[in-house]
Amino acid sequence: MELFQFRHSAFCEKVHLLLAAKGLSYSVNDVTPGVGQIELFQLTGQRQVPVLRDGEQLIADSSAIAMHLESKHPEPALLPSDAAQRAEVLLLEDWADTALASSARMALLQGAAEDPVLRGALLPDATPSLLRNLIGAVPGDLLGGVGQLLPMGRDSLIFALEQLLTLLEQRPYLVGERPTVADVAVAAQLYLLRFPSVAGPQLASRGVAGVADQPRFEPLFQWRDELYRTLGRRPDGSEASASVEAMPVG
Ligand SMILES: N[C@@H](CCC(=O)N[C@@H](CS)C(=O)NCC(=O)O)C(=O)O
Repeated sequence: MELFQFRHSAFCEKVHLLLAAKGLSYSVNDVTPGVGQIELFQLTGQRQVPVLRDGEQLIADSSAIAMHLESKHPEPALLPSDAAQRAEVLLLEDWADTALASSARMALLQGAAEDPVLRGALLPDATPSLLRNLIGAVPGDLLGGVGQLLPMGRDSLIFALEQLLTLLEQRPYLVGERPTVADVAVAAQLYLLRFPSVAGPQLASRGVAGVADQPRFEPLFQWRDELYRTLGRRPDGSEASASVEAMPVG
C-alpha cells in the first residue's frame, strides 16, 4: 500500500494511525502541494490528500479509507459491532473531521503567525536555512491578520478540549473499551495542537501557545501519546525526507 500525503496534515496523520492500528505496512508518497496535486487529480478525480493506493484501488478521504481498511482488514476492529456504539463512533469521527479540524487548524495558523520558531519548523527539513530564517522572521501580524479571526474559534476549541477531557477522565477510550476510529480521528486533530514525537525533533512537543503548554490539557495530550503507543504509530520514511516547498497545514 502507498499513502499519498502532505507532511503535517491531520487527515494524513489519521490514516497513519489507522494503518498502524491495523498493523499494515505501507510506503509514503509526499505530494508536492500545487504541482503534485495535478497528478493526484489525474489519478483520482480530486486533489486532496490523503489518498491510499491499495493494489489497483485508489481511495481518497480519510473516512472512506477507514471504511476500506475496516472491511478488508477487520481485525483489530476499529468500529464496534454494537449498532449504537458504532453510530456514536461515526458521529464523533465526523465531528472531529469537521468542527474540531477547523478550529484546530485555525488555532495552529494563529499559533504559527505568533511564533517564528513554529513557523520555521513547519517548513520541510529540506528548506534552506536562510529561507527558513527569513520566513521565521516575518512578523506574525503580516501573515494575513489570522489573529483577528480567532477569538470565537479559540473559545469553541477550548470548549471542545474540555469536553474531551471530561469524557476521557471517565473512560480509557471515547467509545467502549477499545480504541476506535473516534479516538483515531480526535488524536489526529490533536496533532496540530501539540506535535507528537513522530512529527520530528523540531516540532515534537511544540504547538499552539495557550493549549500545548496549558497544564489542564496535559492529560489529553498524555492520552493521545499513550494511544500512539497502543496503536504502534512509528515515524515513517517521510519524516526524514521532504520536498522544498512549504506544506499547507490542515
Ligand atoms: N475530508 C477529507 C479532508 C482532506 C483534506 O482536507 N486534505 C487537505 C490536507 S489536510 C488537502 O488536501 N488540502 C489541499 C487542497 O484542498 O487543495 C479527509 O477526511 O480526508
